[in-house]
Amino acid sequence: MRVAFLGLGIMGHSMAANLVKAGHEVSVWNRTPGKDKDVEGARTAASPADAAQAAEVLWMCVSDTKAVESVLFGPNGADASLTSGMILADSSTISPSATQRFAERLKPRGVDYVDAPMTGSKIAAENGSLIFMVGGDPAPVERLRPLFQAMGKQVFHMGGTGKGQATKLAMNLQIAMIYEGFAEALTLATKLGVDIEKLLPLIQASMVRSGVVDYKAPFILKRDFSPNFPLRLMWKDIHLALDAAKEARVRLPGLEAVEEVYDLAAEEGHRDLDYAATLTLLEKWAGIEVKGAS
Ligand code: NA7
Repeated sequence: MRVAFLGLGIMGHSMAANLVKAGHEVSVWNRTPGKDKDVEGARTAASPADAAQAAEVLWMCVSDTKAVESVLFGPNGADASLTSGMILADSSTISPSATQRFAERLKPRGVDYVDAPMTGSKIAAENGSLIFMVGGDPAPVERLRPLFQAMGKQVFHMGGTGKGQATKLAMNLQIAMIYEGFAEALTLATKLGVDIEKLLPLIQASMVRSGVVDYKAPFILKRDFSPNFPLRLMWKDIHLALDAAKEARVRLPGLEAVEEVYDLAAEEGHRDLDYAATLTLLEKWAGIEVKGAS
């Protein structure tokens, strides 16, 4: 298929590369150009509108709601090149209600909108094993299947437009809270003199075990807080979940408490580290020597 891919960050670059590898004809665009933003085998476009020229599918993977609005409807936005029959897919994590507004704006022009955020982090993007949670009409979702297969291993079709984003917020809410529980447990245990290297296998042998711990523990043992999923993006998702909860009149007191931790970690200058670096804030408060988060 002819695919335009907008946004070549930690996730988008590997996703676009996997589309090329699977034999699709890909044009790519990134706001900040540079050699590291080229994708071998893809055409580098000068603007979103240029990338979208003659594409059958426009795929986005940018930071947030404003970024999606800008690449679609801003200066030189893809909007100018969208034609009837095209499918727009968005793997950014953004507001479910804004997603519905974007889709409604494009529907009269015959453009289908599929929200397709994913779970799986940087490594899964690299090896094509992302899991997508998708919102949109069944026909365009079906047409996107070869592209999902090139970038991921599973697709969960959650319902109409916006349901992919709503699901993603419910997923990341859990990751943030599970990690917070894990980080608080490590902090208390360390302060009480328990050896973390002995604690980790116990956690994973018990009913407390989790995929979050599987993924994060090796990085914590190495004190490696380089970004697989930057704290600023998890912070954004927490805000999105709290906003969506407010719109839906749902109370999320646990997530509100976690939000405060992220506010303070961001103030400490940890925005661009992995969200695992929230641990170092707890350690600092506990008077434990903090390693690896400068
Ligand atoms: P990154 O690595 O922070 O990449 C973000 C990308 O979004 C990057 O290409 C940015 O371009 C682009 N971006 C950010 N703001 C804008 C605006 N205003 N206009 C156009 N492009 C923009 O994030 P990830 O790849 O880890 O994650 C991407 C999404 O997936 C995000 O929603 C996650 O929550 C899930 P830049 O290079 O800065 O010019």
